[in-house]
Formats: sequence, structure tokens, C-alpha cells
Amino acid sequence: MVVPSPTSMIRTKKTKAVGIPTIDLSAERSLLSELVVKACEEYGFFKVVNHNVPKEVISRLDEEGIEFFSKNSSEKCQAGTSTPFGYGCKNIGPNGDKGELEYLLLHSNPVSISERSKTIAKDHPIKFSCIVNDYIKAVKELTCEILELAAEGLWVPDKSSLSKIIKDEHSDSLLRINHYPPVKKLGNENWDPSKLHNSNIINSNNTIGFGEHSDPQILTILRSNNVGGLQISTHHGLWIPVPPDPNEFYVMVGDALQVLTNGRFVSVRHRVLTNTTKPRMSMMYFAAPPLNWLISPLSKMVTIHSPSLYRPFTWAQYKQAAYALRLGDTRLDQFKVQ
Ligand code: GA4
Repeated sequence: MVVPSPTSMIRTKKTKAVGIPTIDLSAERSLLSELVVKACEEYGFFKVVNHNVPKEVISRLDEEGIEFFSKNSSEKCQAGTSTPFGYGCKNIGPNGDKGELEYLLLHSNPVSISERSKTIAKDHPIKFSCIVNDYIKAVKELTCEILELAAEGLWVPDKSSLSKIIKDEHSDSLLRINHYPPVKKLGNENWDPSKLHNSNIINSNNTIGFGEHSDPQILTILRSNNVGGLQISTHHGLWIPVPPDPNEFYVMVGDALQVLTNGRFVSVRHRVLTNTTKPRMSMMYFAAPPLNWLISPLSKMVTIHSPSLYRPFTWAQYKQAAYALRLGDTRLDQFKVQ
């Protein structure tokens, strides 16, 4: 069942309760496919429990992440700059976006373990690479399971229509590990209103760790440590805080899935606020098509009454459009049928 978890229940100004759906993947399949579709339509976001990703696979990557970010900056920089893969600090993308974070960005299909090792660790790179690979393998299976449920719930005749895009050996999927060090509340001595203009400070307590955006890919599978900060925007523009849950995964609809479903699912805009005392660490698997994959609405999603909203484009073209714009820009408009 889609159960709004009590911790995630918040009340809007109109005192309407809003809850983030939680889907128990051990439930009966026909029910699950309906619930996945409903959650993707209503929020473009949901939590999954009983996901079958082994605990050790999660905890090992957690440990490696903690160890990596605790190194000094010159050691971390040895992982390569994040253009496109490796270590990045505060800079997001190529167009001047900034955030209060550091991160590792890794491709899910490196040519080889030794190729991956170059972008992560100098001391025990093979161990880190194997742990990353095990994590990617497990979350990729989870992604494919969710995409198959979505296809079933949408009554798409071939239930692998979506998952096969991710299973393709040339899939351009990524893994990102973000580390948000705590950011202290500004004391009065630092108070400089001119710095507030266009800055990342959104109220007296929190700083923007990662600014508002949607993910360009098909689906994002996210988990974090026990420190909150992630917020999602509802279709009505209300920001909902997402309670952290280190044992479970959150699923986000990305732009490419919005196109594949001809706008029936809408990608979720989200952002991360930093904590004033505790570091947040999160890891995201971004499930993407191969670069040359032609993205257009699944034929089942196009009818005389709902004609195609988007013209076909390759994943490479969409990535190029995303990297040419700022983080928070809407990129899908340029691919809409006029
Ligand atoms: C958002 C989702 C992923 O983190 C990411 C990001 C990428 C980057 O950090 O290099 C982008 C951003 C993300 C969307 C717009 C472009 C590209 C930064 C940016 C300004 C790795 C991705 O695929 O797109």
C-alpha cells in the first residue's frame, strides 16, 4: 500500500496533510504496479522498503564514503577533478552553480576496475572499486524492478520497455556520493545583508547544499545517512522535507521518464539544505539511457487524445542541453512539440 509515513506527514497552510508515499516491495505485484504509477503521478517521488539490497552492500559503500571525505583536500583531488568524473568541491556543473558540498561522481560502466580506481582512491583503489560496483549492481536491479512495475501499471505491452534502456551495456548511468559538511548559522558578527542577495542562504538556519533542480535521467535511486536536508517540491510548488532513512531508498522520477511517459509522470524538483551541526552524506544512482538512445514517448502513451508532447531526441542531445544551462533551469521546454 502507499502509506504516508507518519514522520513524513506535514501540514500545509491550508492544513491539508501531505505524506510521501512508502511502497513495500514485498506486497503483491498487481497492487505494486498500481502504487508505483500512482506515486510517480502524484509526487514523482516515493520511498521503497523491503528492497532486497543487502545491508552489507550499503554499509560498505557508506564506510568508503566516510573514509574518502575525511581525507585532506589534496588527497581527495587525486581522485581527479569532476570534469566529468572524480572529486568535486562546491562547483556544480560547468556554468557557475555552487553548493555547500563536496562529491564523487562516477560512471556506472567504467571500461575496467583499474579505470574506475583512477577516479577514486590512491590507497586501496581496487577495494573501493569493487564496493562501488557491488552497490551499482544491486541498485540497478532495484531500478529495473521499479521500471518493470511502472510499465505494468501503465499497461505497456512489453513490461521491459523501460528497464531494457538501463540494462543496455552502454547505459550512461552514474553514481554520485555527496558530502555536505555542517554549515554554522551566521552569527550577528558575520551579518552582511549584501551577501544575502542571490546567495545560497535561504533563512537564518539553513544554507542551500544543492540548489533546486530536476534530474535529467530516467530514475534516481537515493539513500542517505541519518541526517536530513533533502526537500521535494510538490506539483503545487510546496517544499516537503524528506525524513532521512539510512536503511531505505527514495526513488525520483527524472526528466527522461517524464518524456517516455508523455508527461504522465512529472520529474520531481528537489533541493538539499545543509544541517547546522551534522554532516549529511547521500548516494544517488542516476539510471540513464545509452548516449545514442532515441528518447520519445512510449507508443502506448500516445493516443489521438494525448498526442506526443515531445519531439524525439537522443540522450546525448539532452545531456548537452542540460550542461549548457544552469542547474535550476527547465530543460525539457526546448524539446516540446510546438
Ligand atoms: C543533476 C543530477 C546529477 O547530479 C548530475 C548533475 C550535473 C552535474 O553535477 O554535473 C548537472 C545537473 C545534474 C543538471 C544540469 C547540469 C548537469 C549540473 C548542471 C548544472 C550529475 C546530472 O546528470 O545532472
